[in-house]
Amino acid sequence: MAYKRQTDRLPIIPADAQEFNVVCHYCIVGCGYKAYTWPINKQGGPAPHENKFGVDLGRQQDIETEAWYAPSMYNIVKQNGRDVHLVVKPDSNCVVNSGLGSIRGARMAENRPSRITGSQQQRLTDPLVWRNGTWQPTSWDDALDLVARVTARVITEGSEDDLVVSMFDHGGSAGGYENTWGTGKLYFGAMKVKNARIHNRPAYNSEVHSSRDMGVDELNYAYEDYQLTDTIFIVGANPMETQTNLFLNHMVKGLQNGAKMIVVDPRRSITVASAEQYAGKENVLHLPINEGTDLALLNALFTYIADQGWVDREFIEKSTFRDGVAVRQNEAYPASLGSFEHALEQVRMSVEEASKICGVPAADIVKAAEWIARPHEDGSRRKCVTAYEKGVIWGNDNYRTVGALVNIALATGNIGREGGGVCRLGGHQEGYFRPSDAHVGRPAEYVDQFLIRGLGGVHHIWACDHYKTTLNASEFKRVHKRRSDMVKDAIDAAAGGTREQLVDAIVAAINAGGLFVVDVDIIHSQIGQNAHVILPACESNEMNLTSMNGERRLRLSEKYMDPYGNSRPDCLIAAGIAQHMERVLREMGHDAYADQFKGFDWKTEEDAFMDGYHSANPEVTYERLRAMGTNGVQEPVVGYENGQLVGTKRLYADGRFTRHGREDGKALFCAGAWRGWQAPGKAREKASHRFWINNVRANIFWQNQFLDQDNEFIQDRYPHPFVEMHPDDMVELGINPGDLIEIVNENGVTQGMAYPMPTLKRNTVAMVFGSPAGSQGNVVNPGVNELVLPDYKHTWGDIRKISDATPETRAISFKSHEAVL
Ligand SMILES: Nc1nc2c(c(=O)[nH]1)N[C@H]1C(S)=C(S)[C@@H](COP(=O)(O)OP(=O)(O)OC[C@H]3O[C@@H](n4cnc5c(=O)[nH]c(N)nc54)[C@H](O)[C@@H]3O)O[C@H]1N2
Ligand SMILES: Nc1nc2c(c(=O)[nH]1)N[C@H]1C(S)=C(S)[C@@H](COP(=O)(O)OP(=O)(O)OC[C@H]3O[C@@H](n4cnc5c(=O)[nH]c(N)nc54)[C@H](O)[C@@H]3O)O[C@H]1N2
Ligand code: SF4
Ligand SMILES: [Mo]
Repeated sequence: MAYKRQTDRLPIIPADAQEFNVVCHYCIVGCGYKAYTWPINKQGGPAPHENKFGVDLGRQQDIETEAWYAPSMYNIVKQNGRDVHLVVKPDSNCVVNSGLGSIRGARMAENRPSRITGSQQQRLTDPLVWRNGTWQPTSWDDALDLVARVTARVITEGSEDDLVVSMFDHGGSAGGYENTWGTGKLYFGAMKVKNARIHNRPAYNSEVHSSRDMGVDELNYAYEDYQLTDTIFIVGANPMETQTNLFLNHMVKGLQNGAKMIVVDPRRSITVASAEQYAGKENVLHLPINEGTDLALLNALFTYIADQGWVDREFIEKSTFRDGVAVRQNEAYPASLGSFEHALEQVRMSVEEASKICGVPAADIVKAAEWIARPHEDGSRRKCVTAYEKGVIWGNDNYRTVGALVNIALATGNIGREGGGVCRLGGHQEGYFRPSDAHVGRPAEYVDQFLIRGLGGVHHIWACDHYKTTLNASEFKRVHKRRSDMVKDAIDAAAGGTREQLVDAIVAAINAGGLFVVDVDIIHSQIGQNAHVILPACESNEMNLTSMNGERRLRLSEKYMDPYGNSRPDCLIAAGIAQHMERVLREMGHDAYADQFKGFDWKTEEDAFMDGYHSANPEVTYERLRAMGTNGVQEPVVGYENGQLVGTKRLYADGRFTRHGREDGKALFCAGAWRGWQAPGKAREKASHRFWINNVRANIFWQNQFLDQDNEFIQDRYPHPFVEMHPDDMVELGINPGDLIEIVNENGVTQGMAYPMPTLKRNTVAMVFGSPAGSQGNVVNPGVNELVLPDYKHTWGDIRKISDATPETRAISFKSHEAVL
């Protein structure tokens, strides 16, 4: 019997099983999968004509065979109201993953809700409304009517600024072009909501302002560039764990083709360990910099490369701005932007100075510069792909640091060319299509602080859980709970009254400082505990969903099962809210306002797609995308020829840079010098606590564990969030493996399970982020970088033991994470 899978034997996929294109909806990489479904009372057989693989299963298969699947790839789900067998397995014909799965994606099937196998019974089935002291299941009309009545009252008696919205801006589950359009059309079309924030940061803004201001979109390469390059330069990212099949199927192949890899990360990550295994230690350079000092390192690399003359003069002349300063530094631009020479003059930093600040030997900085830019012996240009993610995005001085990375790529002519690119590795897939957000302004409102200050009356939350994932979370939770409890109390007190009396009571509580909370999620989340209305969404593959991956590869991931219970696609929930708003506003006598909520008469997610994305990209339809299979097409789509959508392999292949909107098409350099800690309070916090609380992701978990928390495979391995510690620090503090510990500072407290990790630096820990059993965000201070970018990664605290290992934690393995690669 497969471990805890209640399966003894798995059925063979019959030859006539239905087949669907699937794109894994977890991470940015967007691996291709195939789903197979067939009736519950049938199964295939071993003869080639009896099974989907067309092979003789009576014989021993070779190790690389595709004719198998794992228990985690199987489930029994509902399709058109009937129970069907479901297998979701990696697609070997998809160029993204070439048949590889990951510990996350290969569990997509078992993470589907099933009444037959009992999986994911935490999924929401019906709208819930706070009534009679608890959440009562109800109909969509009842729930949406309450949402619309309270929202309409608050925004007509006050203004749209009193409606606060937290919403995904990504692809994958939630998000996708359908759902970003649904929510976008509601909040930025029908309304002009200014106090909005994105799922992962407390404002509605970019994660990479500077790259865009310099003219460079952050996803500009093709994944194959890793196989065509000389050097892979990774800064503040851990792709073996966080973009797993990009690492395994593209970066590793690059290493096997002879590329070198540089990894800038304060800790020795599994990416470093794994790259060394594939390429040998001599081809992997890990720069274990002091946390938060990337800007000094990058400016020194830029200076050294420029001084050696290892730059691409022709590219600089033709494709970049040549005339001094183009944009001056001010509140909206945390550094001036302009020519190569202007930037060099401003950011100049010697290798020795950088070595002192960053704590890495000067010789290693020089070696990195050589690997990045020293021309080959025959004088030809060296190719380098630069990749970065949350270690610098949620790091110190976001604007200048990302700008410094792009500087190096521009100076060496490594954008828009084979084997180049300077790209975010990414988080979720992307799928952004919304009306203009220009009304939000720059810098955008710091929405968490807005709520903490007691402002705003209604909070709509879409697919995020700030309880686990925001910064300054202790304070945020305290205030959010207090304000939403005021409304709960008012609802309880109005029990038995009419709808009008109920709405009056809620509005009175809001006017007294309360907050009415609507949560749209697939489960009853932690922030959902504060909600008065909970609206059940369905996920990707319970609906059709389009999104693009980290090389802008657009695919349609097909619906293969029914939404669970009465749950619905997010875009249709947004449409439902709009329709009820229109009706309620009309009843209230606001006809003109009501008219703004027209145009949501979508019946399906495809209608939302056609209304939104398709209107700007007329070549793209569901039918055409379906025909492009799991390989899809790389955006932007530029045509349709011979039955195929025609895409764009790399951006800026013509040497014209446009992301900043400048008509000259010239890229700008960023003149951002090193200036120490940028976000308020960081330097002080560092000085007053022993441990740096690094916070990281791990291969096994997806995000805030919303599905993992109901999956024994994951919970058995890590019943509490791991806090990796150096064994000598553990001995000093009397902590044993598996002991429960508390991390404390002036922002709050969080807890986790001590996990020895001998490769860590002393006085640093690495805690997994976003855990339901201990949120790292509790101890992150409210200080943000300019333009409201959180510095989650830099938090310091003290550690104390709260309990001996529990029977649960005593039973798990504490082998070094590096050893279990
Ligand atoms: N398995 C898994 N994969 C995921 C996710 C997941 O939850 N699980 N989430 C997805 C999402 S939404 C995102 S955004 C991405 C994030 O992907 P990554 O950015 O790769 O993930 P993190 O582990 O958050 O941070 C990366 C590294 O930053 C390092 N770091 C910390 N401080 C600094 C610093 O000052 N300088 C430098 N150079 N490095 C520093 C940490 O040690 C860590 O190894 O992952 C995506 N992929
Ligand atoms: N300390 C610290 N904090 C961080 C980070 C860090 O590195 N360190 N990283 C930040 C980053 S990069 C990210 S992306 C965020 C993640 O922060 P969140 O966005 O809060 O976390 P997720 O786990 O992505 O939340 C997904 C939520 O949406 C629900 N959901 C899933 N699918 C659907 C769907 O189809 N529809 C709807 N309506 N709901 C759905 C899930 O049940 C879950 O509650 O955390 C941020 N916070
Ligand atoms: S690497 Fe990312 S997209 Fe691919 S299977 Fe794993 S989680 Fe899914
Ligand atoms: Mo993210």
